[in-house]
This record gives sequence, structure tokens and C-alpha cells, in this order.
Amino acid sequence: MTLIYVSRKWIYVSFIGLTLIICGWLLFDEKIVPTTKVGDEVYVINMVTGEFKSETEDGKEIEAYRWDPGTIYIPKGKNITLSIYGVNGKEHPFMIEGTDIKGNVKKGEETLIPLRFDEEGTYRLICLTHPDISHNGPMIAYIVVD
Ligand SMILES: [Cu+2]
Repeated sequence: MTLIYVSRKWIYVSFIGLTLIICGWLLFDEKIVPTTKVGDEVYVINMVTGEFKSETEDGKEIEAYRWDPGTIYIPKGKNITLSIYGVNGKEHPFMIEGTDIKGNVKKGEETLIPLRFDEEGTYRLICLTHPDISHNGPMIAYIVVD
């Protein structure tokens, strides 16, 4: 009789313990998925690195690396994430004019850049390897904030 009572008690304790573990796991699991949070918008702008290639009439090969799209629009004071996926070109170290933002985009890798501009204007995203025509550019994108 005593033995049966103890095992029942043990079953209840185990059941409650297991329920707590499952609930805890579900709560923890929800916390590590930030995009499911209600009211917390995640605004991502996607960009890739591209390349234009051509040949002149005298047989000279010309090329220009590009950020694609070349112009993006961001509302003033809004937190966004700029995602840049490296497709063409081995790597593109970059800076955003008028900010401290610097980084690098490598082939086959996604670079995520958190952005927020509190002042209106046009900010240039410049590849430091391909900044102008003489360096296989201009690899410049325009970030329009309004
Ligand atoms: Cu580049």
C-alpha cells in the first residue's frame, strides 16, 4: 500500500516536472526567434554585388562592379537592416559616406548592416576597391533618406 502511494506521488511529481520543462523550453525557443515578436517590425533591404562586362570595338575588355539595386530609400529615424549578398567579385570593402559605418562583402557571403539615419539626405555606399571608372567601378549606391 505504501509502495503504491509512493509511486503515484512520484508519477505526479514527474508529470509536473516534465510539464515545467516543456513550458520552459517553449518560452525559451520563442525568445530566440526575434522576427516573431509582435509589434517589432524587421525591415530588411536586400542588395547584391553585380558586374557589367563588355568589349569595345577595338577588342578591349571593360567592366564595372555594381551594388544592385543602385538606389535605396529609407524613412528618416527608422531602424533597418541592409543585407548585401556577394555574388560578383571576390570582396568589396565599403564605407558609407558621412557615417562611421564600414564593412566588407565577400563572395558567397551575406553581410548584414544595421542602419538608422536621423537626418534627411543622400548617403553614398562606396566600395573602396572599385570607387570609380579607373578602378572597375563606380561601385556606388545611393541611400536616400527622407
Ligand atoms: Cu567592389
